[in-house]
Amino acid sequence: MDCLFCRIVAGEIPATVVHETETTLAFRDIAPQAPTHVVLVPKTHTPHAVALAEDAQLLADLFAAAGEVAKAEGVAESGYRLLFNTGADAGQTVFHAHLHVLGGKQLGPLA
Ligand code: D5M
Repeated sequence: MDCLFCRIVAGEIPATVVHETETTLAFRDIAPQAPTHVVLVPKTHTPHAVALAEDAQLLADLFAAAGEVAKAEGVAESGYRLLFNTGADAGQTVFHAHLHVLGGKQLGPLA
């Protein structure tokens, strides 16, 4: 298995897990860009965000989990950013779909 996030899901690489459901795992980003920076992944390997369209339930699970993470992190009321980098030009470095949850400060404009 050469996918980093599959290895985290499998427990082969340690991560600080903050939320888990049957289909999703959320853990702290190793290089946080904001006071709250959590990465949410589907447990099944999916190369990028748009490929999630093939499984509407999984997509819904991911967004529901993002809402739970935002509440638990205390940013649900103040606001937070949900972000998928998709492809190399967007800065995607891990090719297993992942939803960034960023918050805890006033975030700057995109790009
Ligand atoms: O986001 C990939 C993100 O994954 C990036 O913000 C760093 C994070 N990352 C990389 N390795 C780890 C480990 N081992 N634990 C936690 N977080 C990690 P992208 O949108 O692909 O640039």
